[in-house]
Amino acid sequence: MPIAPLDPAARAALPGVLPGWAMLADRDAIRRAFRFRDFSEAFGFMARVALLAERHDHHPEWSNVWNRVEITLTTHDAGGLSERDVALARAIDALLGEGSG
Ligand code: H2B
Repeated sequence: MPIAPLDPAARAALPGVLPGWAMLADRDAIRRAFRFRDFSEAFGFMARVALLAERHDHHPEWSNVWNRVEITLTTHDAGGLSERDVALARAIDALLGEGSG
């Protein structure tokens, strides 16, 4: 089902709302890199994000190399960013004790 793209005002507000996330230059998406103490912590974080993603019915593009996790968020059903990406990014930040989720 198509989803509305993120409107210009919400885009302009992104740096304030999601300071840890950056807009990508080559596609309509946001990305954040995370670093943990070791693989166990990184994978534990990914497990919690996976549960969040299911709850939101919104799923990340991500990669993991030992203690590092990179998450890219975009809405495939919108062909770019939507409020769903903002909501999931906020919830991920809240897992780390940042923001209100
Ligand atoms: N995740 C992301 N990132 N974008 C989507 O458009 C999307 C999703 N759509 N997760 C959802 C699942 C959709 O395919 C299901 C049917 O609701």
